[in-house]
Amino acid sequence: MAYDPNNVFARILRGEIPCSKVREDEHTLAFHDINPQTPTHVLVIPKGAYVSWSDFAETASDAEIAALVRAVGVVAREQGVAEDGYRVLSNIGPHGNQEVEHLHIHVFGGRPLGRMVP
Ligand code: IU
Repeated sequence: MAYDPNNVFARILRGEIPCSKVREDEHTLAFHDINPQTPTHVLVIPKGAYVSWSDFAETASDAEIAALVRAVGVVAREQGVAEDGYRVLSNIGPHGNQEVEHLHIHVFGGRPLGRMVP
């Protein structure tokens, strides 16, 4: 899938749209979801132009991949959900119901999340 440079997360990364920032490093940005589904609901995104995990896995540098994985773990710890537990999820493509076509990882927590339905 082609990357649309005007998707909303690209615009957040360029500073054209505000976000409620949680943390940032050279390769990633984390911010509170605008429509939280759980008490903790943070989105972690790579700064690079990737739509899917396939794009990311095939074209991102090892440093970008490591940074994204680390950012998810750090966010969970810093948001205070690491001990009780949390859920990490990415929606990809039409079958995954991906709304924003810039790769993002949801970090849900802050209450029991129940059994995941596919
Ligand atoms: P997706 O289905 O995984 O693509 O969900 C996109 C998420 O991005 C969804 O939870 C939205 O509430 C969230 N979001 C946001 O945080 N800020 C925005 O400006 C927009 C969507 I548009």
